[in-house]
Amino acid sequence: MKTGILGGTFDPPHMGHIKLALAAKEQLGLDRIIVLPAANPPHKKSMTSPRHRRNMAAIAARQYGFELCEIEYLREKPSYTADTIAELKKLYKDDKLYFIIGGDSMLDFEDWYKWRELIKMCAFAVGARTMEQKKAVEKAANEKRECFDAEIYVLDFTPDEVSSTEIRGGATKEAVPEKVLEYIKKNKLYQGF
Ligand code: DND
Repeated sequence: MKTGILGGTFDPPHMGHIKLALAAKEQLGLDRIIVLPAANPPHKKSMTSPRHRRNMAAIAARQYGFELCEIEYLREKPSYTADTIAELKKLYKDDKLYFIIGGDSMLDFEDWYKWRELIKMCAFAVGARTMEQKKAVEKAANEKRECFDAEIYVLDFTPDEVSSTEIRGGATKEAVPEKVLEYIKKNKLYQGF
């Protein structure tokens, strides 16, 4: 089975994430998408509690027919992707894993924990977050392919230029899946909702 994994802070999840995952599913012929919320993302100080971010990720996953994986949510230590992929390879040992990331993640990949090992542990599906980012993403992917024999697929899609930061500021509410929007309102998570 070909399994795509969409890791994220999801503060909140939005249509940019969904569009990225759906493009990977369609273009790489993935059998399923697993959404992986991080309780303690190593690179971020997140505003919203892990529980709310996990719940929003679960709601978005359900709405789009994705699965939810809680291993990073339940881990108290920082959620390093290299540790997670090692664990997922044991859990899903018959699957081929594709870690799905946006262009910004590809461009700062060399700051990630054990990135040289991680790049060889699974395939990567990358979607640029803006049209302007596409060239830089292609270049970074080519370098990783040449130097590390990495398996990286750059997705061909028109990005939805939305971001969680923008949404938390109260703009572009329509970029949040409907059921997630209801959850945000009910729990008064962000201003302007
Ligand atoms: P983010 O905090 O960027 O998640 O984390 C993405 C994944 O990278 C998580 O699984 C992290 O644990 C992992 N990570 C990051 C840094 C260091 C390490 C691991 C490490 O191990 O050292 P967001 O919720 O902000 O976004 C989720 C994904 O969706 C990201 O890859 C982001 O680039 C992408 N994205 C978009 N892609 C296309 N169009 C848009 C997007 N908005 C976000 N509009």
